Amino acid sequence: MKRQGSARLTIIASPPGSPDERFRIAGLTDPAIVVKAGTRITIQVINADPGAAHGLVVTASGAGSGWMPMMTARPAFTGSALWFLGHPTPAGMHAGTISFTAGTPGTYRYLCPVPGHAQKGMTGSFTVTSTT
Ligand SMILES: [Cu+2]
Repeated sequence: MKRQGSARLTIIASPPGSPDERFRIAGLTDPAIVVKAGTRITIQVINADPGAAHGLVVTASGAGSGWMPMMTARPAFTGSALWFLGHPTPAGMHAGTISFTAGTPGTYRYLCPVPGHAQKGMTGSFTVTSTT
């Protein structure tokens, strides 16, 4: 069996200075994420939005496009969901980490499951490529 790699990402939800309801990843807004099948992915999610709760779910490409994605979005991979991070307080920011293995090659997407956020733009594509 070929050993697959691992990848680490930090995703920041709506940091000050960027539009509301966006994800910031490596300085980019809602970038497309591309990984090889079998990659073990660790994502730290930080909610930097002083006014709202956020979350992160990697789900099927067509799921969760409605107002309430938490009703329809299912994690595409075991462990690929962090449903809720409260908004930052003077005590600090809310953060969490998810880990999952990118499975079947295909096109997925990541989104915020809080009602209305994905519709406002808190989403991006997540592509798993074949290793051959
Ligand atoms: Cu959100």
